[in-house]
Amino acid sequence: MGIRLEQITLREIGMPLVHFFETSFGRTTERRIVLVEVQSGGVSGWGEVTAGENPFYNEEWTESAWLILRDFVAPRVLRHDFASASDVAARSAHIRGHLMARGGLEAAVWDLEARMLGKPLYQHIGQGAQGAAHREIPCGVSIGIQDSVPQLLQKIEAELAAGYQRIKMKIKPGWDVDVIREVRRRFPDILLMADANSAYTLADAPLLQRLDEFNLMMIEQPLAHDEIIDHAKLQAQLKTPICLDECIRSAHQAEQAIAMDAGRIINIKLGRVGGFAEAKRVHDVAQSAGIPVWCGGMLEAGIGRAHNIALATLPNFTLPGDVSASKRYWARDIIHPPVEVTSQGTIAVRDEPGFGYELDREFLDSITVRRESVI
Ligand code: OSB
Ligand code: MG
Repeated sequence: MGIRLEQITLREIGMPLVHFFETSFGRTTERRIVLVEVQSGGVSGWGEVTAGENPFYNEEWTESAWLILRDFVAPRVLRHDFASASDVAARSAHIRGHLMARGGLEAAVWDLEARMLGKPLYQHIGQGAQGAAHREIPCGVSIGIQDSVPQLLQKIEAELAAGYQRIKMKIKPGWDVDVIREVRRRFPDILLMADANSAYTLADAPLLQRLDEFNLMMIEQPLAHDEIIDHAKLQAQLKTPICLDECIRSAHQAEQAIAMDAGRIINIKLGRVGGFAEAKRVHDVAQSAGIPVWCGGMLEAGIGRAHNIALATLPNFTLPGDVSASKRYWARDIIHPPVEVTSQGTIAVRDEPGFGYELDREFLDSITVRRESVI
């Protein structure tokens, strides 16, 4: 079919979270999100950049994403003839890093292509050898660091009552072993895991070994954001499987990490690996090696959430992920209907063309703080 982009519009929206979200690297109360609209032949595709407000999860943030897209990515992809969306990422591969910015645009082109074909996005990304396996996505929740243990226990209880299948809690030095012990005492049998967002070093191996007694499904990214070798050294000392997040930015790194047993589970985030084409490759590499994956989240608004749902339909997404209901984050989401979760803790995949939800344009315009088109 071929795709030639005629216009790219960047839009920054401001959205307060219904509850602060705290990780080992900081607390977020309000999101600043860059949306990307790509246009071709009267059809629009939409993507969401998953960078945070500060360069603390990785090197990217709202402002860097805007500039990278406007000044470096847009000029490369406008009026270029792409055979398909799967070729878009390579066109900005000369840019070092900034995968979330590049991935936001790449995902928009996949959405555009799906709409041009009149297909739902999940079918479009899954049309290869394997195709979509899941019409319902198993969901977990990620619960940030709270001000007190009772507050955490209360949150966990509410999420379990809502049906969520597994609980992920954020940890950091000083909010780890003792807190997890309390959670396990109160909820002995739930599927539980912990995410450290790179808050420890190998010198903390004795402390991390103490987590083995709590029967965690996994511990996510305990060590440095760019470190694979130390994770292999740590995994050799732990019974609990390590799940890699920050340090997997490509299928090649996934292959290397798996080969050295640096982790036994991979969290795939669309933005972190630069879009759908690479996310699919990470998925395939893990699947061939017998490593299960799940879909991570970055506090996305509705477009990013919908893209995550499409990604999580691929067959090796066998574990409950971090994609959850819109209302956990937003008083009002930018899509209609908002993402909803069943009492079984699943999200039903929708069959509308593209990412599957309607944009609430009136609301979107009301929260847009800047907009710029590149032609
Ligand atoms: O490490 O998975 C993470 C949020 C912001 C930055 C990093 C992470 C997270 C989450 C939230 O855990 C997942 C979600 O969107 O619900
Ligand atoms: Mg994580």
